[in-house]
Amino acid sequence: MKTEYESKIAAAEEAGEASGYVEASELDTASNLEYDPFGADLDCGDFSSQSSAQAVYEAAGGPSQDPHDLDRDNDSIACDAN
Ligand SMILES: [Ca+2]
Ligand SMILES: [Ca+2]
Repeated sequence: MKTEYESKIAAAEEAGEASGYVEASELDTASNLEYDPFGADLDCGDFSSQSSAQAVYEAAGGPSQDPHDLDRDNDSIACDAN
């Protein structure tokens, strides 16, 4: 027999699962990057394309910061002709 209390717990669990799912999809959107910009050091050769490198370069703070040294000639374009 399901008590009212148990029904509320079940509803809360469902709500928790729903918000967890929303969080996960937000993360997917936010991590639309080939690599973590604040993770281990990256080099241009790690990326599958210049635009992928550019996205991580900007996410990491480029052009004011370039922790991965992806823009060695400092023209704000990552991995162009370094
Ligand atoms: Ca590097
Ligand atoms: Ca450059």
